[in-house]
Amino acid sequence: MLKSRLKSVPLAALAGLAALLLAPAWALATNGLGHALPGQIGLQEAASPIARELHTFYDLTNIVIIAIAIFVLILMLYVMFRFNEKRNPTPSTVTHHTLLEVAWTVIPILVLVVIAIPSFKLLMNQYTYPKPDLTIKAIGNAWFWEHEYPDHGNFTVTTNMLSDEEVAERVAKGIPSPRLLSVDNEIVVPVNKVVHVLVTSNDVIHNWTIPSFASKTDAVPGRITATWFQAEKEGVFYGQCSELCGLNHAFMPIAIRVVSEGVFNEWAGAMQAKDKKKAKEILDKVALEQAGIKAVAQSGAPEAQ
Ligand SMILES: [Cu+2]
Repeated sequence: MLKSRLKSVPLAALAGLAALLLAPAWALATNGLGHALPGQIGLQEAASPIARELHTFYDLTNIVIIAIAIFVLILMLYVMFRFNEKRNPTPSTVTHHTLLEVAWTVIPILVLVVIAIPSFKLLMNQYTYPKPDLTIKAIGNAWFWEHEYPDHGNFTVTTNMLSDEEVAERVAKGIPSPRLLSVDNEIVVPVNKVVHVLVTSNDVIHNWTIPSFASKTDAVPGRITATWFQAEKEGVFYGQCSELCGLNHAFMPIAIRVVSEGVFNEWAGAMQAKDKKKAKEILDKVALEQAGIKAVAQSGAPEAQ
């Protein structure tokens, strides 16, 4: 009687714990396209093939970690219950058990192999650079970013974070602008194209990253590091300098606006012609469209879709 009751306890505990631990992570994993949300658990929504692969790997390792934690917890509870002084007054004197020792060596090795295979595959894919459709050079400065477009006449986009007042102004216009992430000049790339990012720094070590693309690399003075991404969705994707670089480290965000190829060419043409006003108009219009509001060219007033 006691034995059968004991058997069902670990099973129920396992199911309960699994539900408790996994449900919130998976339920919220789809939140926050392009940036994190308050209270979000899990990673930012994936918007590139590498990011999707990384999420699959993240889920796999989480399952392994949680399963091991639950297994060890159940073992400990069992030992505490079954082999305490009261229930087991004369302890066993066994010191070796060949089969058990082989098992607790071989099973962890197999678990590591199961983790290592997709891990090496992901690393290889991250560092295998497909032929680029566009190359951007990102330069870290204390404390802002510059991005050069060598394929399009080498114009430069200088990015500074928006102040709270500027954020409020843009929000009033109907353009979603998260605080501490929104910038004055967004970097623009075409959707579904392979973009190489060459990264360097003018002063100290910074780090260029866009979590939704699973792109991240240090910006080291005197060196070029590289990363690449292929944005699969239109929209705006944010990152922040991820190497502690000094006073305003927290205030040098990166914002990438992913647009259709036509819009990109229009914008790049305006930037090449040094028509910053036109480039800004193109971006504001796209930002409104992507926010689900169509800018009415004639009246100039935004209209809900
Ligand atoms: Cu920095």
